[in-house]
Parts: sequence; structure tokens; C-alpha cells
Amino acid sequence: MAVRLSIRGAEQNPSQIASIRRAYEQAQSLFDDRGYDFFAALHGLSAPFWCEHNTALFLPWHRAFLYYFELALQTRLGPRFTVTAPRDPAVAGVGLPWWDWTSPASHANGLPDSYADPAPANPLAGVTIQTAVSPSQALTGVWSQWLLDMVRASPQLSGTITATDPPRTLRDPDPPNQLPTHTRVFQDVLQENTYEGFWNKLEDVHDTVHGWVGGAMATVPTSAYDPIFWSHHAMIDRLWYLWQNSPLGVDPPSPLLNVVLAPFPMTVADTLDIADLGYEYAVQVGV
Ligand SMILES: [Cu+2]
Repeated sequence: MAVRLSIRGAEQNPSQIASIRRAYEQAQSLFDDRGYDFFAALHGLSAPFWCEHNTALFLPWHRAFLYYFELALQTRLGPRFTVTAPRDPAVAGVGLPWWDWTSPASHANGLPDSYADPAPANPLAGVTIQTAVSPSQALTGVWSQWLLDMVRASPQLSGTITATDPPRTLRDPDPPNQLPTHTRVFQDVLQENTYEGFWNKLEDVHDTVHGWVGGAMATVPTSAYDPIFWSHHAMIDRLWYLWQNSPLGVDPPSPLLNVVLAPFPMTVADTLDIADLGYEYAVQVGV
């Protein structure tokens, strides 16, 4: 069972942040379909674009996405979304930490220190996008020169990556007090009593945070390259979990339940109970 901690809770225990960093470093050094770049590209850069936004599949699709990425962090992911024994037992229990952007600490300081620390060796501050592509890497999220040139020439994608070779992801955070408020999330979004109303409002809040971080996070094709993406989406997933377990939470409409969340071998129904997926959310501490 993986326990997903709040980032600022994990920051109170250096060994927990060290395990998370170790897991990210290993994923970022693997350039095949178990590696970081592969997952980052899956979100909105590889063709076809897989991610589900502005649809009723937004929450289940991203839950499946995080589930397989978490297996990758735990070094349990085999080729083509299979599950294997961990290659590194030291990270076998690592859970994706969630970033509570509604918390007082976030509204005072913005990004968590462990993600904001600009040290080049900090795998949570950003990623260097690999561009030395060989034909065998073409579908692994490693960028071709053509793709790099296209991103740099696109007005919509300007400001997402550095001008250096190889490029790194950029951020441009807004003032911390502009993050979504606790009131908006807990007194409004979580008070919805229909699935449609809930995911629509939650996706709007989610969009606010992507725009707040700015840089790579502000556009769908590049957002998942920023390591904070996964912690932002873990917070979204946690809010869905909290709503599911509240008196107001309801399942998605039944016609959706057998929909397969491509490219993942998982249906909407498979995502509904996180205990079945082998993870849980820690009670909030140190936020
Ligand atoms: Cu997102």
C-alpha cells in the first residue's frame, strides 16, 4: 500500500523527501516506456493526445495516469503498463505527494520549498528534456529536434522551456495569495451533489493552478514535464477521493463505467476505489 503524503508534511521528515527525490531521479534517467519523459509526453504531446480535459473522463483518466506514473516512481512498472517486482526496494513504497494549494502555507509561500529549491540537482524543481533522439526513442517522450523547434516557434508554447540545449522546464508563479482558496474548494466544489457539477467545478479550480504555476505547467503539451504537475494532480485526485467518501459523492453515470481509459488498460469502474489501486491518502499534516 502506497501512502500519498502532503508535500509539506513530507518536508518535515527529510528521509521522506529524499525517497521521493530518489524515485523521481530514477524515473528521469530511464528513457523507455517506464520513464519520466514517456509519461510526461503521454499527457498531451505524443500523438494521439490521450489526456481527457473538459470531459466527464477528466477525473478517472488522470487517476489512471497517476496510478501508472506512481508505479514508475516505485520502479514497479514493466513495459506496456505491466506491473513487476520493484527494481529498487528503497522506493517501492513511495507515494505521489500531494500539494495542497489551498493551505495557509501555500497562500503565504506558494510552491513547496522541496519543489522550489533551484539547485540543479533537485529533480523536483524541473526537468531537462532529452532531445538526442534515436529512432528507438521516438515514442518514449524524448524530443526530436523537429519537436523542439516546433515548441520554440509556437507562440502558444513560448515561455514553457528554456532556450538552452537541452531545454529545461520553466515556471512563472503568480503571487501566492492568488491560489484557489480553501473556501472555494471546500465550501463550493465539494458541496456539489452531481458528478457533472463536481468534475466541472474541480476542473476549473485545476485550470487555475496550472495557470498560476505558469511556464511549462500553463500548456497541456508541456505541463506534465514539470514535476509539480504530479503533485497538483494528486491534490485533484485527493479532492475527488474526499468527495467520493462524503455524503454528497456519487459515482460517474453508468454508461461511463465500462469506458476504457486509453492508453491505460483500465476502465472508469476500475478507478473508483483507490484501495483497489493500492494507495491511500495520509491525513493532512504540516501543511
Ligand atoms: Cu492538469
